[in-house]
Amino acid sequence: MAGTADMATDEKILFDTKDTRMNGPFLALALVAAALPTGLMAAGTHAGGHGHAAMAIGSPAESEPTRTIEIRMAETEDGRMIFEPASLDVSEGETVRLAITNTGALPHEFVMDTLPNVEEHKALMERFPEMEHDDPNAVHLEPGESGEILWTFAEAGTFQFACLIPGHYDAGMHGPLIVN
Ligand SMILES: [Cu+2]
Repeated sequence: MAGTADMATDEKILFDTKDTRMNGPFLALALVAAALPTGLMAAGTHAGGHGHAAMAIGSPAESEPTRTIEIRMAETEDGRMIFEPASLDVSEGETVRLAITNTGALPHEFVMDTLPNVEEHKALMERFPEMEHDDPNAVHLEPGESGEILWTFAEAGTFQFACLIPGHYDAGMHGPLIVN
């Protein structure tokens, strides 16, 4: 009888130990995940403040804009989300005023970068939907709001502009930005 009781106790203890082992890593991951957004936001802001020259797509305007490109963001009746125009063309070294208006019913954002950077940022936004950022190459607009980015495009190449609010990219909110 006593042996049976001991076995039952041992089993219970083993079970508890296993549970603890299971919970440990998950808890640690949750804590890391909770701590990450702040760190990433800080890193993003820091890069925005100091990394202008390092961005392949260019830098905040280094001279007066020579033209304005009007860009509209909205949802469509058939459930897509769009930028108008659907693609952008600028010249190497050109300084442009990007005048962006959200005519939709949902918040949208405009961010432009290299394709790998956009994809990395998109994955982050999917993991941390509440993530906010203050990057010079992006603007977040509530419905009806307008904003602008004054930008000098540096190198020729194919870049991308997108809205990285989760689901919006896949609903259509991305397009090529060609620097000729
Ligand atoms: Cu959007």
